[in-house]
Amino acid sequence: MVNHDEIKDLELFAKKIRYYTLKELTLMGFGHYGGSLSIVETLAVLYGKQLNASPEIKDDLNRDYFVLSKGHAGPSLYATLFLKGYFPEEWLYTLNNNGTNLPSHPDRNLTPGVDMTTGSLGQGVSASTGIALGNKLSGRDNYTFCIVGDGELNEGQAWEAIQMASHNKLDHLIIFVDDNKMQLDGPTLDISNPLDFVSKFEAFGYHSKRIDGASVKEINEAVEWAKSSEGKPTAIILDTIKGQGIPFIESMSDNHHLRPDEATHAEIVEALNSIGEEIGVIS
Ligand SMILES: Cc1ncc(C[n+]2csc(CCOP(=O)(O)OP(=O)(O)O)c2C)c(N)n1
Ligand SMILES: [Mg+2]
Repeated sequence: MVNHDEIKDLELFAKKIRYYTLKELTLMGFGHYGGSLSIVETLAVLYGKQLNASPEIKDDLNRDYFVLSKGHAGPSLYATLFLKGYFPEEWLYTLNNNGTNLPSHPDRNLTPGVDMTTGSLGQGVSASTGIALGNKLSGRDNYTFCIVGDGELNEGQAWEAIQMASHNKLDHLIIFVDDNKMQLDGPTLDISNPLDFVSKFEAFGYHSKRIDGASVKEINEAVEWAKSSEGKPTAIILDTIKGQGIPFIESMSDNHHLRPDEATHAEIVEALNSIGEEIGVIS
């Protein structure tokens, strides 16, 4: 349980992550806005409270691990890592440029704080299962977190890993499904109906529940519940909105990858300025 002030702090952290995510994408001129924004609150809870990781302990094998399986949301992970002090702010504005340390999809060999290279959908779930298994076999009691997309779970590879984690009773593996109900080509329901994620994960031997993925309070409580559950991995299904937190982006019929025209750019700058004011940053 956390108190009211801690929730306020996590909400503020989420606003900061949203601000720098929008800023780096907007300076680049194009990118994965929708899926970067839908995981902001989850990143805030992880890096603001639940994930034992920071630049000071980056080489400590006992720290926690995080795999962003939906690697196209790299920009919001980078905003978070910058705010945690892994690298300077200037790096954010080299996003996806030639020679950058911040490619649009995360690369563990380029970016401090990135635990796994991702972008080929489905593979991050396998990687996080491997990390959690390795830690367990080494007798460590640290946690491995993974965020996977709802569309990404169309990939068969993910379900092989999900089954292996259950078989190995990886109760220190916590998987978030960013259920924003959209993927690249449209609604997940129309492309390949994923059925009910909670019952599916339960059938695979997981603890699972669905929560509001825009509520840092619910996300935090769900992680505490996951950490107290024993003998099985956990899958937390996040009810989210693609473009979460920026109403005019949320309302777009397709916000998966945007290259804003002049009018949209102006709206984004307006949103940026208003969050900037709230968090006390001048853009
Ligand atoms: C193996 C693979 N196939 C296709 C793609 C291209 N791709 C990138 S994002 C995406 C849609 C993913 O949908 P979802 O997991 O729901 O992500 P979100 O809605 O959070 O953006 C696709 C098909 C990819 N990166 N990897
Ligand atoms: Mg999706």
